[in-house]
Amino acid sequence: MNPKLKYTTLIRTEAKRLGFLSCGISKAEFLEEEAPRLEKWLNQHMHGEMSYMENHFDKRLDPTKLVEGSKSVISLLLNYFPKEIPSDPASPKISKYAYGTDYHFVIKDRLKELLKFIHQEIGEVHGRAFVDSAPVLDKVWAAKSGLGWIGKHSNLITQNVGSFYFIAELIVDLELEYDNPTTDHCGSCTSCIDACPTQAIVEPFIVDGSKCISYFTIELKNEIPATVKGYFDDWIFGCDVCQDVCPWNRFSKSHNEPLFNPHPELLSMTKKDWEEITEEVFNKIFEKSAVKRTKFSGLKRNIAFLKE
Ligand code: B12
Ligand code: SF4
Ligand code: SF4
Repeated sequence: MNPKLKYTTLIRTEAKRLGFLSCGISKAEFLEEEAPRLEKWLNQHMHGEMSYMENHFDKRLDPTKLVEGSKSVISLLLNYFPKEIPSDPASPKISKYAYGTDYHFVIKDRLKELLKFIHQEIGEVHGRAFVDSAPVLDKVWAAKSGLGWIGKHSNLITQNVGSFYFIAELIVDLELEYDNPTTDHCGSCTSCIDACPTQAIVEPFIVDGSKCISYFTIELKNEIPATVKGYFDDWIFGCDVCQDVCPWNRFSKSHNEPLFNPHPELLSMTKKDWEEITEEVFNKIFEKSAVKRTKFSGLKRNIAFLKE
């Protein structure tokens, strides 16, 4: 077997064993088509106060500038679709991705294991692990590697498992066999655009980040503008509306990652429990969750914002 194929097969098999949903590989190169799109998005200030999006423009578009000598981008998906959602339909909502342990920790550990495996089985390979926070266009790489297509809500979707998964990557200086993109299956559907409570999907494939509930409830440090009062549809941390209405998410399958299971009390919290939440309860329920990012004061701000 040619070594490229052998290494590719080894990496894919190990990624599966580590619990990743799928693994796709692309040549590390400049993303020519994305450059004007990212530039336009930034020029239109669609990143709002997420100033980190303005940094490292060149590196964000070219992994060889981010990881010197890199040859391949190995994209990986990790499912977070939960078995159960909170039982009180009147209670404020948090996004499914934040129910359990913060995915940054869970995925980073898994990526390190995959990199260790590469070192053991293949040898001296220089590589770095990325999940979410680095200047990498996660969705674009995953789509390029055939793991799914970018839907009109701008998230990555697959026909067999929908879109409720995280994307991460290893960028390595090892040549591998590369995958091809898949086809787009949004067709004439516009459900996500129509359902978005704040009309943040300003045109197909383009989300104005500064209008998204996820931005207001997680990223925005200051006061939430009064202009969006009444439009939050009870979301207090993130928002799943554009994914919940997507017909492809009928095919979501629940994850089997114990670390993503919620604290049992989260599932039974009522509207009253949320309104009366104390810092002690917050620390207990969200001990390791991404919700900690807003801090107690941020979550209280978001809960208060729902009230008239
Ligand atoms: C900044 C950010 C946000 C911002 C801005 C959202 C956005 N769409 O950019 C905010 C805070 C709003 C946000 C919200 C959410 N996010 Co977010 N976010 C990111 C982050 C850090 C960067 C994304 C980015 O580069 N945006 C810049 C803009 C320019 O990129 P873009 O939206 O992809 O835009 C592209 C399209 O416009 C496209 N385009 C333009 N024209 C055309 C035409 C065609 C035909 C096509 C195909 C494409 C296309 O080109 C642009 C550049 O490639 C990534 C992690 C990462 N490092 O990639 C996570 C990430 C995208 N987020 C993620 C998630 C889960 C969410 C939420 C679902 C969380 C939640 N439940 O609240 C929401 C979903 C909102 C939505 N509909 O996008 C996941 C997505 C997983 C997936 N299945 O796709 C990521 C990949 C994190 C991760 N590692 O798993 N997020
Ligand atoms: S996450 Fe919510 S607010 Fe953001 S684009 Fe999707 S539906 Fe709109
Ligand atoms: S809701 Fe429809 S348009 Fe939006 S991403 Fe899903 S299939 Fe595509």
